Amino acid sequence: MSTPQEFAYKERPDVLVLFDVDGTLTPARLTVSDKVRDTLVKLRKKVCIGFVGGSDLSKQLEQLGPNVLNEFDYAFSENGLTAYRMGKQLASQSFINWIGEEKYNKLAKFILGYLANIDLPKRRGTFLEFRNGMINVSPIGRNASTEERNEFERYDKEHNIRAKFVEALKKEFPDYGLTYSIGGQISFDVFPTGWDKTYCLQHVEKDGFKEIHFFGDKTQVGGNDYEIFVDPRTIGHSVQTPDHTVKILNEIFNL
Ligand code: M1P
Repeated sequence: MSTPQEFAYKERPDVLVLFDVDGTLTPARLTVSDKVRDTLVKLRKKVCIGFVGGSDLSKQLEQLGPNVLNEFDYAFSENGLTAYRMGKQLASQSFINWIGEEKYNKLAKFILGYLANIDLPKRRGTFLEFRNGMINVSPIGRNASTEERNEFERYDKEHNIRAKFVEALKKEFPDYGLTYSIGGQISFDVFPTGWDKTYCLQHVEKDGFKEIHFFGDKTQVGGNDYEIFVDPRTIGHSVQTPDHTVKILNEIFNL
């Protein structure tokens, strides 16, 4: 397969480097640093670059900057259910079409009932977020501030609120074909099994990359980077912080 014309200016156009967002390019839910941004600018001259996050595009724009669709060759929101290549949107599926209104209604009713019945020190707003490729469920609510997020994360570590919630959902809907992923601090994602981050790889297939690197921080079993990290189509790199990502990029790509 020949290199697409648009990538021909790069030193190694047949190499793609994909990044998770939270914990890999930015601190959780916060914005990208100048150091990471400068590293990505240098990297993009050498290879193709893309990001793949669980969040929706509006949150990724807040974190990575308003011009992000032009600064990455590929942009994948909601694990690639919303996808852009060179700033142009690619065709994608939706969670609601896949599951259907009737089943979704049952699922949403159960979630809202469960949320109402758990004891929590604080509640904020947006407990069930409906996205294109998934739903996101947050016991404290997505409107929590950074401090409240950190508090909830600590509380959850002690009381396993999210893990217990996921177990209850698995028990209630054993035949729904859903995967539950605790990828961030205050919530978990619910999507059809197989619609994890490996979903985005189908969008890059046509470009015939010889090497696809993936950088993520939640690469352990159960983490939302696990499936793409161990996928035979990628070379996985496990990182602890955005600075760690920069360090490995400098080592591998001699930036
Ligand atoms: O990218 C990881 C996760 O980031 C957010 O999680 P939280 O708000 O719990 O920190 C969410 O956007 C979630 O969908 C995503 O998987």
